[in-house]
Amino acid sequence: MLSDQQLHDFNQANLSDHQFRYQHLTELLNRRGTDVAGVVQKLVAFQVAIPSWALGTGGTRFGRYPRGGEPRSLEEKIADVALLNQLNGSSNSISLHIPWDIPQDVPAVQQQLQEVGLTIDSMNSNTFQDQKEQPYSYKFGSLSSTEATVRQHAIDHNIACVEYGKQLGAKVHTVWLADGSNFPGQQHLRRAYQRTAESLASIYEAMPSDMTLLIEYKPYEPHFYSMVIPDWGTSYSLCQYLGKQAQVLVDLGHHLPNTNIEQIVGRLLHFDRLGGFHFNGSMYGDDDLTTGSIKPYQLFLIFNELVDGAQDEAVTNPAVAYMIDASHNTKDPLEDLLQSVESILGAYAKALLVDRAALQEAQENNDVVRAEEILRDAFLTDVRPLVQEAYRQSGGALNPVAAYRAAQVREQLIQQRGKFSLSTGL
Ligand code: LRH
Ligand code: MN
Ligand code: MN
Repeated sequence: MLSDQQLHDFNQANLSDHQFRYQHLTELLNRRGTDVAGVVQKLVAFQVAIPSWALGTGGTRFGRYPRGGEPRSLEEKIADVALLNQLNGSSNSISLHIPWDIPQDVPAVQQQLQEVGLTIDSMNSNTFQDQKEQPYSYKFGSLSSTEATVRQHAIDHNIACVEYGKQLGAKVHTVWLADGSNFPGQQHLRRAYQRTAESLASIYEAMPSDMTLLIEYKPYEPHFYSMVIPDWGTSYSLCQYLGKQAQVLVDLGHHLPNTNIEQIVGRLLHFDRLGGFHFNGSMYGDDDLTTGSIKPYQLFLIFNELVDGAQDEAVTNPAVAYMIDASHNTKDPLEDLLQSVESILGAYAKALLVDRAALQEAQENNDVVRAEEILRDAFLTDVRPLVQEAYRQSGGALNPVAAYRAAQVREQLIQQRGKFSLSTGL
């Protein structure tokens, strides 16, 4: 953690520049009738969960190059997220993956969370790896397995995650399945779906009434011929089968190239089935890169759908869980997460600037150029002063990455935890 004095000194040194830029942008936006204070307020309120598995290096199947100081326990992971939240005021919860993050002492975890002002947003099950001495293998699938004992083992694991979630106050349980096949004919496609639906129903029944089941889809990897839940349509149909507490999770990297993700978001909002996001950046597939690093316009267009939905009384979709799902081998993971959150806030801020009444008018009149220019105008606005002001108002650093570096956080973590510490994850 940084001391209050360190944070204060850092902000003091950058305050006059920030005020100058913020003032300038406020005047400009006021001329267009934007409620700048209202936008900043929304940014202050916006929170995105940090995945425990992104706090260390990882992200490739080929090798890890630890940077040093990685969290060695759940307690250290919570401490890292608390640090991020101290710097940006926008990361007040953590997503856990079981068994990577099995809590050894639940009351102690609860107490730590309370002390640092964090919550657990979601529990994630893992039936994509066999654990040491696991009696049944997921080699040929988990919830979709042809073997009832394997399916039951995977169901029991998910129910155990739900139980941990109940104890830790998580309101979301996320299922991503690596089930699928590599060769035509390997798997009976309809029966695999049917078995999965039935297995999910057993998990759904074990959930308390205030928990949401998020069903994540992915078109390929680890299997390259078929995945049992490859697309949002399949996730959606499973939600329809299960009930109101099941929702679709959109991981930005889980789409084939050039998929119109914002349209999927709009559709799911329309059907009240948008449950959450795994934000990341992607060039080719499930790259898990820094959010907004490759396709910032797409990220903005996704937020444009979300803001439009939030302002439309006809949309009754329940609250959406915003989470990051990332992994890095070459960046300091904490710096990456700060960058990701900043991109998300920036995309949100830009979406809030869109003149919705003018856009609707242009759309109704089929004025293609005007409609596009309204979006481009918002997207091309440099909103960094708004994001910085949100950081400042929530007690964070005006520039979180720079403050992190100035305070030499990584160096301190290496001293405390060692040069070769490895955190659990992919
Ligand atoms: C699968 C996935 C899923 C897992 C995480 C580690 O690619 O996106 O969300 O839980 O990665
Ligand atoms: Mn994901
Ligand atoms: Mn993924």
